[in-house]
Amino acid sequence: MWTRRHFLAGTAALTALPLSHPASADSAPLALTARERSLSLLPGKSTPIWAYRDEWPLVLRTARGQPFHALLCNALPEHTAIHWHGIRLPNAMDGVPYMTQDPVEPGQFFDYEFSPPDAGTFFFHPHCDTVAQLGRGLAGVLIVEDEAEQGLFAADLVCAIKDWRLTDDGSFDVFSTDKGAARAGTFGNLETVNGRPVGQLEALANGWVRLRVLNLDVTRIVVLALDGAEAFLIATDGNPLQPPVPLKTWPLGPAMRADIAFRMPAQSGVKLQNVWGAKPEVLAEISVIESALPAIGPMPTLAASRVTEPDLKSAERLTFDLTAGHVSPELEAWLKENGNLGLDAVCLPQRTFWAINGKSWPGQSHKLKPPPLAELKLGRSYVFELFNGTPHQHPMHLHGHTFRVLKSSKGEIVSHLADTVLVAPKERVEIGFTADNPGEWMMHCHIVEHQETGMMGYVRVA
Ligand SMILES: [Cu+2]
Repeated sequence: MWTRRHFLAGTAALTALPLSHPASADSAPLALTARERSLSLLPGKSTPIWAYRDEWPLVLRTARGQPFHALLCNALPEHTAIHWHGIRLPNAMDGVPYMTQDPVEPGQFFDYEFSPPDAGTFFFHPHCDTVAQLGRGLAGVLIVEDEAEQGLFAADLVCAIKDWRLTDDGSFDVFSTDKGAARAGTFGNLETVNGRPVGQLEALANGWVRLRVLNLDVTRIVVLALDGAEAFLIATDGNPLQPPVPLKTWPLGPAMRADIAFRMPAQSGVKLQNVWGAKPEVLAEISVIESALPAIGPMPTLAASRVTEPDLKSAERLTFDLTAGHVSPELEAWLKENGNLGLDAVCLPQRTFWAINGKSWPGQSHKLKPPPLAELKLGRSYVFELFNGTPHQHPMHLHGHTFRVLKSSKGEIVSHLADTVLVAPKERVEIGFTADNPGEWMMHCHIVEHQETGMMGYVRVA
Protein backbone atom coordinates (compact mmCIF):
# COMPACT_ATOMS: atom_id res chain seq x y z
CA MET A 1 0.00 0.00 0.00
CA TRP A 2 1.36 3.36 -1.00
CA THR A 3 1.55 6.02 1.69
CA ARG A 4 2.78 9.59 1.95
CA ARG A 5 5.57 8.28 4.18
CA HIS A 6 7.02 6.29 1.28
CA PHE A 7 7.03 9.34 -0.90
CA LEU A 8 8.69 11.38 1.84
CA ALA A 9 11.36 8.72 2.28
CA GLY A 10 12.01 8.69 -1.45
CA THR A 11 12.46 12.43 -1.64
CA ALA A 12 14.38 13.11 1.56
CA ALA A 13 16.33 15.88 -0.15
CA LEU A 14 13.15 17.90 -0.60
CA THR A 15 12.30 19.38 2.74
CA ALA A 16 9.13 21.43 2.39
CA LEU A 17 6.08 19.38 1.44
CA PRO A 18 3.05 21.62 1.59
CA LEU A 19 -0.11 19.72 0.81
CA SER A 20 -2.58 21.35 -1.52
CA HIS A 21 -5.48 20.07 0.51
CA PRO A 22 -5.89 16.96 2.62
CA ALA A 23 -6.85 13.70 0.96
CA SER A 24 -10.28 12.56 2.05
CA ALA A 25 -10.11 9.86 4.67
CA ASP A 26 -12.74 7.57 3.18
CA SER A 27 -11.27 6.77 -0.23
CA ALA A 28 -7.67 5.74 -0.75
CA PRO A 29 -6.39 7.81 -3.65
CA LEU A 30 -4.60 6.31 -6.57
CA ALA A 31 -0.99 7.49 -6.41
CA LEU A 32 0.44 8.98 -9.56
CA THR A 33 4.09 9.74 -8.86
CA ALA A 34 5.56 11.77 -11.70
CA ARG A 35 9.23 10.88 -11.89
CA GLU A 36 11.96 9.58 -14.13
CA ARG A 37 11.66 5.89 -14.97
CA SER A 38 13.39 3.66 -17.44
CA LEU A 39 11.84 2.34 -20.67
CA SER A 40 13.50 0.31 -23.40
CA LEU A 41 12.51 1.94 -26.69
CA LEU A 42 15.66 1.20 -28.73
CA PRO A 43 17.00 -2.40 -28.62
CA GLY A 44 19.46 -2.78 -25.75
CA LYS A 45 19.12 0.90 -24.77
CA SER A 46 17.37 2.46 -21.85
CA THR A 47 15.49 5.76 -22.16
CA PRO A 48 14.97 7.94 -19.06
CA ILE A 49 11.28 8.64 -19.58
CA TRP A 50 9.02 10.63 -17.26
CA ALA A 51 5.95 8.67 -16.16
CA TYR A 52 3.29 8.44 -13.46
CA ARG A 53 3.77 4.71 -12.81
CA ASP A 54 6.23 2.02 -13.89
CA GLU A 55 4.15 0.75 -16.79
CA TRP A 56 4.03 2.58 -20.14
CA PRO A 57 1.52 3.23 -21.51
CA LEU A 58 -0.32 3.57 -18.22
CA VAL A 59 -4.00 2.60 -18.62
CA LEU A 60 -6.40 3.45 -15.79
CA ARG A 61 -10.02 2.38 -15.71
CA THR A 62 -12.75 3.97 -13.64
CA ALA A 63 -16.55 3.93 -13.53
CA ARG A 64 -18.76 6.65 -14.99
CA GLY A 65 -20.47 8.79 -12.37
CA GLN A 66 -18.37 7.39 -9.52
CA PRO A 67 -15.78 9.44 -7.60
CA PHE A 68 -12.31 9.25 -9.12
CA HIS A 69 -9.51 10.23 -6.78
CA ALA A 70 -5.86 10.51 -7.81
CA LEU A 71 -2.98 11.97 -5.83
CA LEU A 72 -0.30 13.53 -7.99
CA CYS A 73 3.11 13.42 -6.30
CA ASN A 74 5.73 15.48 -8.07
CA ALA A 75 9.16 13.84 -7.98
CA LEU A 76 10.30 15.68 -11.10
CA PRO A 77 12.91 18.46 -11.09
CA GLU A 78 10.30 21.01 -12.27
CA HIS A 79 6.69 21.88 -11.56
CA THR A 80 3.81 20.00 -13.17
CA ALA A 81 0.04 19.35 -12.94
CA ILE A 82 -2.46 16.96 -14.54
CA HIS A 83 -5.00 18.00 -17.14
CA TRP A 84 -7.72 15.37 -17.64
CA HIS A 85 -8.26 15.83 -21.36
CA GLY A 86 -11.87 15.70 -22.51
CA ILE A 87 -13.42 15.10 -19.08
CA ARG A 88 -16.22 17.53 -18.24
CA LEU A 89 -15.09 18.24 -14.69
CA PRO A 90 -15.17 21.21 -12.28
CA ASN A 91 -12.80 24.00 -13.30
CA ALA A 92 -10.60 23.60 -10.18
CA MET A 93 -9.75 20.02 -11.29
CA ASP A 94 -8.78 20.97 -14.86
CA GLY A 95 -5.05 21.00 -14.10
CA VAL A 96 -3.89 24.16 -15.85
CA PRO A 97 -1.08 25.75 -13.79
CA TYR A 98 -1.69 29.41 -12.85
CA MET A 99 -5.13 29.26 -14.43
CA THR A 100 -7.08 26.67 -12.42
CA GLN A 101 -4.53 25.73 -9.75
CA ASP A 102 -1.07 26.58 -8.48
CA PRO A 103 1.73 24.65 -10.16
CA VAL A 104 2.65 21.52 -8.22
CA GLU A 105 6.27 22.18 -7.33
CA PRO A 106 8.88 19.40 -6.90
CA GLY A 107 8.10 17.52 -3.68
CA GLN A 108 4.50 18.73 -3.57
CA PHE A 109 1.21 16.85 -3.90
CA PHE A 110 -2.12 17.65 -5.46
CA ASP A 111 -5.39 15.79 -4.99
CA TYR A 112 -7.59 15.40 -8.03
CA GLU A 113 -11.14 14.35 -7.24
CA PHE A 114 -14.06 14.32 -9.64
CA SER A 115 -16.80 12.04 -10.92
CA PRO A 116 -16.47 11.68 -14.69
CA PRO A 117 -19.93 12.31 -16.19
CA ASP A 118 -19.25 10.55 -19.51
CA ALA A 119 -18.03 7.06 -20.35
CA GLY A 120 -15.33 6.84 -22.99
CA THR A 121 -11.67 6.92 -23.96
CA PHE A 122 -9.76 9.80 -22.37
CA PHE A 123 -6.20 10.62 -21.39
CA PHE A 124 -4.27 12.87 -19.04
CA HIS A 125 -1.09 14.88 -19.31
CA PRO A 126 0.68 17.97 -17.92
CA HIS A 127 -0.30 21.43 -19.17
CA CYS A 128 2.94 23.36 -18.77
CA ASP A 129 6.29 22.76 -20.47
CA THR A 130 4.16 20.15 -22.20
CA VAL A 131 6.35 19.71 -25.25
CA ALA A 132 9.13 18.39 -22.99
CA GLN A 133 7.07 16.69 -20.26
CA LEU A 134 4.71 14.91 -22.66
CA GLY A 135 7.65 14.47 -25.03
CA ARG A 136 9.35 12.47 -22.27
CA GLY A 137 6.25 10.27 -21.96
CA LEU A 138 4.34 11.91 -19.08
CA ALA A 139 0.78 10.84 -19.96
CA GLY A 140 -1.73 8.17 -19.14
CA VAL A 141 -4.88 6.68 -20.67
CA LEU A 142 -8.09 7.03 -18.64
CA ILE A 143 -10.92 4.73 -19.66
CA VAL A 144 -14.26 5.60 -18.13
CA GLU A 145 -16.56 2.59 -18.21
CA ASP A 146 -20.33 2.60 -18.31
CA GLU A 147 -22.01 -0.12 -16.28
CA ALA A 148 -24.38 -0.82 -19.18
CA GLU A 149 -21.44 -1.65 -21.45
CA GLN A 150 -19.87 -4.34 -19.24
CA GLY A 151 -19.01 -7.47 -21.19
CA LEU A 152 -20.37 -6.18 -24.51
CA PHE A 153 -17.07 -6.70 -26.30
CA ALA A 154 -14.95 -9.86 -26.29
CA ALA A 155 -11.86 -7.66 -26.33
CA ASP A 156 -11.28 -4.07 -25.19
CA LEU A 157 -7.89 -2.96 -26.53
CA VAL A 158 -5.83 0.22 -26.29
CA CYS A 159 -3.56 1.59 -29.02
CA ALA A 160 -1.57 4.58 -27.73
CA ILE A 161 0.32 6.32 -30.52
CA LYS A 162 3.35 8.28 -29.41
CA ASP A 163 6.62 9.18 -31.09
CA TRP A 164 9.91 9.92 -29.37
CA ARG A 165 12.86 12.17 -30.18
CA LEU A 166 15.87 10.08 -29.27
CA THR A 167 19.60 10.10 -29.90
CA ASP A 168 21.43 6.85 -30.78
CA ASP A 169 22.20 6.06 -27.13
CA GLY A 170 18.49 6.18 -26.18
CA SER A 171 18.57 9.56 -24.43
CA PHE A 172 16.29 12.43 -25.49
CA ASP A 173 17.12 14.82 -28.28
CA VAL A 174 15.90 18.46 -28.12
CA PHE A 175 12.10 18.48 -28.09
CA SER A 176 11.46 21.59 -30.12
CA THR A 177 13.19 23.53 -32.86
CA ASP A 178 12.19 26.97 -34.18
CA LYS A 179 11.94 25.42 -37.62
CA GLY A 180 9.45 22.84 -36.37
CA ALA A 181 7.50 25.07 -34.00
CA ALA A 182 6.91 27.66 -36.73
CA ARG A 183 5.71 24.99 -39.19
CA ALA A 184 4.04 21.58 -38.73
CA GLY A 185 5.89 20.81 -35.45
CA THR A 186 9.10 19.00 -34.51
CA PHE A 187 8.54 15.33 -35.28
CA GLY A 188 9.80 12.34 -33.31
CA ASN A 189 12.34 10.04 -34.94
CA LEU A 190 10.99 6.85 -33.37
CA GLU A 191 7.32 6.12 -34.02
CA THR A 192 5.64 3.79 -31.55
CA VAL A 193 2.30 2.29 -30.58
CA ASN A 194 2.12 1.12 -26.94
CA GLY A 195 5.87 1.78 -26.75
CA ARG A 196 6.78 -0.55 -29.64
CA PRO A 197 7.47 0.11 -33.32
CA VAL A 198 4.27 -1.84 -34.10
CA GLY A 199 1.66 -2.42 -31.38
CA GLN A 200 1.01 -6.12 -30.68
CA LEU A 201 -2.48 -7.10 -29.55
CA GLU A 202 -4.69 -10.17 -29.67
CA ALA A 203 -8.39 -10.98 -29.66
CA LEU A 204 -10.65 -14.05 -29.59
CA ALA A 205 -11.78 -15.37 -32.98
CA ASN A 206 -15.35 -14.26 -33.87
CA GLY A 207 -15.55 -11.88 -30.89
CA TRP A 208 -16.44 -8.20 -31.22
CA VAL A 209 -13.38 -6.04 -30.60
CA ARG A 210 -13.38 -2.48 -29.27
CA LEU A 211 -10.13 -0.83 -30.33
CA ARG A 212 -9.49 2.43 -28.49
CA VAL A 213 -6.98 4.43 -30.49
CA LEU A 214 -5.39 7.48 -28.89
CA ASN A 215 -3.00 9.94 -30.45
CA LEU A 216 -0.76 10.89 -27.52
CA ASP A 217 1.86 12.46 -29.75
CA VAL A 218 2.61 16.18 -29.50
CA THR A 219 2.98 16.63 -33.27
CA ARG A 220 2.04 13.81 -35.61
CA ILE A 221 -1.32 13.51 -37.37
CA VAL A 222 -2.32 10.00 -38.49
CA VAL A 223 -5.16 8.82 -40.70
CA LEU A 224 -6.58 5.55 -39.42
CA ALA A 225 -7.77 2.63 -41.53
CA LEU A 226 -8.33 -1.01 -40.64
CA ASP A 227 -7.15 -3.84 -42.86
CA GLY A 228 -8.48 -7.39 -42.49
CA ALA A 229 -11.99 -6.85 -41.13
CA GLU A 230 -15.06 -4.73 -41.75
CA ALA A 231 -14.73 -1.90 -39.24
CA PHE A 232 -17.02 0.74 -37.71
CA LEU A 233 -16.25 4.04 -36.06
CA ILE A 234 -18.21 3.86 -32.80
CA ALA A 235 -16.87 6.78 -30.74
CA THR A 236 -15.00 10.04 -31.32
CA ASP A 237 -12.92 11.55 -28.50
CA GLY A 238 -14.69 9.04 -26.26
CA ASN A 239 -18.23 10.06 -27.29
CA PRO A 240 -20.48 7.38 -28.82
CA LEU A 241 -21.30 7.97 -32.47
CA GLN A 242 -24.98 7.34 -33.11
CA PRO A 243 -25.36 5.61 -35.39
CA PRO A 244 -21.85 4.23 -35.90
CA VAL A 245 -20.47 4.67 -39.42
CA PRO A 246 -18.43 2.24 -41.50
CA LEU A 247 -14.77 3.15 -41.06
CA LYS A 248 -13.02 4.03 -44.29
CA THR A 249 -10.43 6.48 -42.98
CA TRP A 250 -10.47 8.79 -39.96
CA PRO A 251 -7.90 11.46 -39.16
CA LEU A 252 -6.49 11.70 -35.66
CA GLY A 253 -4.51 14.80 -34.72
CA PRO A 254 -2.61 15.06 -31.44
CA ALA A 255 -4.95 14.42 -28.44
CA MET A 256 -7.75 12.96 -30.59
CA ARG A 257 -9.21 9.50 -30.00
CA ALA A 258 -11.25 7.07 -32.05
CA ASP A 259 -12.97 3.88 -30.93
CA ILE A 260 -13.20 1.29 -33.66
CA ALA A 261 -15.34 -1.87 -33.55
CA PHE A 262 -14.87 -4.97 -35.67
CA ARG A 263 -15.53 -8.68 -35.48
CA MET A 264 -12.28 -10.62 -35.14
CA PRO A 265 -11.84 -12.98 -38.08
CA ALA A 266 -11.31 -16.66 -37.24
CA GLN A 267 -8.45 -17.30 -39.64
CA SER A 268 -6.32 -14.21 -39.93
CA GLY A 269 -5.09 -11.15 -38.08
CA VAL A 270 -6.13 -7.53 -38.50
CA LYS A 271 -3.92 -4.50 -39.05
CA LEU A 272 -4.49 -0.94 -37.86
CA GLN A 273 -2.89 1.31 -40.44
CA ASN A 274 -1.87 4.91 -40.85
CA VAL A 275 -2.73 5.93 -44.42
CA TRP A 276 -1.59 9.57 -44.09
CA GLY A 277 1.36 9.05 -46.48
CA ALA A 278 1.54 7.52 -49.94
CA LYS A 279 2.32 4.10 -48.48
CA PRO A 280 0.20 2.68 -45.64
CA GLU A 281 2.16 2.10 -42.47
CA VAL A 282 1.18 -0.52 -39.88
CA LEU A 283 0.44 0.93 -36.45
CA ALA A 284 -0.70 -2.25 -34.72
CA GLU A 285 -1.27 -5.93 -35.44
CA ILE A 286 -4.15 -7.73 -33.78
CA SER A 287 -3.58 -11.47 -33.92
CA VAL A 288 -6.27 -14.07 -33.49
CA ILE A 289 -6.75 -16.39 -30.52
CA GLU A 290 -8.74 -19.55 -31.24
CA SER A 291 -12.11 -19.53 -29.57
CA ALA A 292 -15.49 -21.20 -29.51
CA LEU A 293 -17.40 -17.94 -29.94
CA PRO A 294 -20.12 -18.21 -32.59
CA ALA A 295 -19.68 -16.05 -35.69
CA ILE A 296 -23.07 -14.41 -35.26
CA GLY A 297 -24.55 -11.59 -33.23
CA PRO A 298 -24.93 -7.90 -33.98
CA MET A 299 -22.39 -5.22 -33.16
CA PRO A 300 -22.79 -4.09 -29.54
CA THR A 301 -24.35 -0.66 -29.02
CA LEU A 302 -22.76 1.92 -26.73
CA ALA A 303 -24.84 3.79 -24.15
CA ALA A 304 -26.10 7.17 -25.41
CA SER A 305 -24.09 10.32 -24.81
CA ARG A 306 -25.06 12.49 -21.83
CA VAL A 307 -23.76 15.69 -23.39
CA THR A 308 -26.39 18.45 -23.71
CA GLU A 309 -26.69 19.21 -27.41
CA PRO A 310 -26.46 22.90 -28.38
CA ASP A 311 -29.64 24.76 -29.33
CA LEU A 312 -28.55 25.85 -32.79
CA LYS A 313 -31.52 28.18 -33.34
CA SER A 314 -30.66 30.42 -30.40
CA ALA A 315 -26.89 29.90 -30.46
CA GLU A 316 -24.61 32.93 -30.53
CA ARG A 317 -21.96 32.78 -33.25
CA LEU A 318 -18.32 33.68 -32.60
CA THR A 319 -15.41 33.55 -35.03
CA PHE A 320 -11.86 32.53 -34.20
CA ASP A 321 -9.11 33.06 -36.76
CA LEU A 322 -6.05 30.87 -36.47
CA THR A 323 -3.10 32.73 -37.92
CA ALA A 324 0.62 33.27 -37.70
CA GLY A 325 1.35 35.29 -34.59
CA HIS A 326 3.23 38.13 -33.10
CA VAL A 327 3.64 39.34 -29.54
CA SER A 328 0.84 41.67 -28.49
CA PRO A 329 1.92 45.28 -27.75
CA GLU A 330 0.92 44.84 -24.10
CA LEU A 331 3.04 41.73 -23.68
CA GLU A 332 5.95 43.36 -25.53
CA ALA A 333 5.85 46.39 -23.21
CA TRP A 334 5.70 44.16 -20.17
CA LEU A 335 8.65 42.07 -21.33
CA LYS A 336 10.69 45.21 -22.06
CA GLU A 337 10.03 46.50 -18.59
CA ASN A 338 10.55 43.25 -16.72
CA GLY A 339 12.96 41.27 -18.86
CA ASN A 340 12.84 37.65 -17.76
CA LEU A 341 13.04 38.46 -14.07
CA GLY A 342 10.25 37.01 -12.04
CA LEU A 343 8.98 34.96 -14.94
CA ASP A 344 8.65 31.26 -14.76
CA ALA A 345 11.32 30.02 -17.11
CA VAL A 346 9.69 26.60 -17.44
CA CYS A 347 6.40 28.03 -18.56
CA LEU A 348 7.15 30.95 -20.80
CA PRO A 349 8.97 30.36 -24.03
CA GLN A 350 9.73 33.70 -25.64
CA ARG A 351 8.83 32.55 -29.12
CA THR A 352 5.52 33.54 -30.67
CA PHE A 353 4.74 32.03 -34.03
CA TRP A 354 0.96 31.63 -33.78
CA ALA A 355 -2.16 33.50 -32.72
CA ILE A 356 -5.92 33.23 -32.21
CA ASN A 357 -7.81 36.31 -33.39
CA GLY A 358 -4.51 38.17 -33.67
CA LYS A 359 -3.48 37.46 -30.09
CA SER A 360 -0.52 35.33 -29.11
CA TRP A 361 -0.22 33.90 -25.65
CA PRO A 362 2.90 31.84 -25.14
CA GLY A 363 3.35 29.91 -21.89
CA GLN A 364 0.99 30.20 -18.98
CA SER A 365 2.34 32.72 -16.51
CA HIS A 366 -0.55 34.21 -14.52
CA LYS A 367 1.37 37.48 -14.57
CA LEU A 368 0.73 37.67 -18.27
CA LYS A 369 -2.79 36.31 -18.30
CA PRO A 370 -4.54 38.12 -21.12
CA PRO A 371 -8.26 38.90 -21.25
CA PRO A 372 -10.42 35.95 -22.38
CA LEU A 373 -11.00 35.33 -26.08
CA ALA A 374 -14.71 35.43 -25.29
CA GLU A 375 -17.10 35.75 -22.34
CA LEU A 376 -19.80 33.08 -22.51
CA LYS A 377 -23.10 33.06 -20.68
CA LEU A 378 -23.64 30.00 -18.52
CA GLY A 379 -26.29 27.77 -20.06
CA ARG A 380 -26.29 29.48 -23.46
CA SER A 381 -25.53 27.70 -26.74
CA TYR A 382 -22.65 28.82 -28.95
CA VAL A 383 -21.41 28.12 -32.44
CA PHE A 384 -17.68 28.72 -32.83
CA GLU A 385 -16.45 29.20 -36.37
CA LEU A 386 -12.77 28.22 -36.53
CA PHE A 387 -10.92 29.48 -39.59
CA ASN A 388 -7.43 28.24 -40.34
CA GLY A 389 -5.52 30.96 -42.18
CA THR A 390 -2.18 29.12 -41.99
CA PRO A 391 -0.61 26.48 -44.25
CA HIS A 392 -0.60 23.89 -41.42
CA GLN A 393 -3.20 21.70 -39.71
CA HIS A 394 -4.37 22.63 -36.21
CA PRO A 395 -6.17 20.21 -33.86
CA MET A 396 -8.11 22.72 -31.73
CA HIS A 397 -9.07 21.68 -28.19
CA LEU A 398 -11.62 23.28 -25.87
CA HIS A 399 -11.46 22.42 -22.16
CA GLY A 400 -14.40 21.57 -19.93
CA HIS A 401 -16.94 21.04 -22.71
CA THR A 402 -17.81 18.53 -25.37
CA PHE A 403 -18.86 20.09 -28.67
CA ARG A 404 -20.57 18.87 -31.81
CA VAL A 405 -18.60 19.23 -35.02
CA LEU A 406 -21.32 20.64 -37.28
CA LYS A 407 -19.92 21.76 -40.57
CA SER A 408 -16.82 22.17 -42.70
CA SER A 409 -16.19 24.48 -45.64
CA LYS A 410 -14.38 21.55 -47.29
CA GLY A 411 -17.49 19.41 -47.78
CA GLU A 412 -19.71 16.82 -46.13
CA ILE A 413 -18.61 15.61 -42.71
CA VAL A 414 -19.79 13.02 -40.20
CA SER A 415 -21.48 15.07 -37.48
CA HIS A 416 -19.89 13.94 -34.23
CA LEU A 417 -19.13 14.92 -30.64
CA ALA A 418 -15.55 15.85 -29.80
CA ASP A 419 -13.24 17.85 -27.57
CA THR A 420 -10.60 18.37 -30.25
CA VAL A 421 -11.21 19.14 -33.92
CA LEU A 422 -8.69 19.11 -36.72
CA VAL A 423 -8.84 22.25 -38.88
CA ALA A 424 -7.06 22.03 -42.25
CA PRO A 425 -5.40 24.96 -44.05
CA LYS A 426 -8.05 27.39 -45.41
CA GLU A 427 -10.78 25.31 -43.80
CA ARG A 428 -13.66 26.86 -41.85
CA VAL A 429 -15.09 24.46 -39.25
CA GLU A 430 -18.18 25.05 -37.14
CA ILE A 431 -18.55 23.55 -33.68
CA GLY A 432 -21.57 23.95 -31.43
CA PHE A 433 -21.95 23.40 -27.69
CA THR A 434 -23.83 24.43 -24.58
CA ALA A 435 -21.65 26.51 -22.25
CA ASP A 436 -22.84 24.57 -19.21
CA ASN A 437 -19.63 24.41 -17.18
CA PRO A 438 -18.64 27.57 -15.31
CA GLY A 439 -15.02 28.70 -15.19
CA GLU A 440 -12.10 29.77 -17.35
CA TRP A 441 -11.45 27.16 -19.99
CA MET A 442 -8.43 26.94 -22.27
CA MET A 443 -8.86 26.78 -26.01
CA HIS A 444 -5.69 25.92 -27.89
CA CYS A 445 -4.01 23.97 -30.62
CA HIS A 446 -2.87 20.53 -29.51
CA ILE A 447 0.20 20.48 -31.69
CA VAL A 448 1.90 21.39 -28.47
CA GLU A 449 4.60 23.57 -30.03
CA HIS A 450 1.86 25.67 -31.66
CA GLN A 451 0.13 26.00 -28.28
CA GLU A 452 3.33 26.94 -26.50
CA THR A 453 4.28 29.52 -29.10
CA GLY A 454 1.02 31.42 -29.09
CA MET A 455 -1.98 29.46 -30.43
CA MET A 456 -3.70 29.44 -27.07
CA GLY A 457 -6.36 31.41 -25.28
CA TYR A 458 -9.31 30.84 -22.99
CA VAL A 459 -13.02 31.49 -22.74
CA ARG A 460 -14.80 32.49 -19.56
CA VAL A 461 -18.14 30.84 -18.80
CA ALA A 462 -20.18 32.62 -16.11
CU1 LIG B 1 -1.52 24.09 -34.44
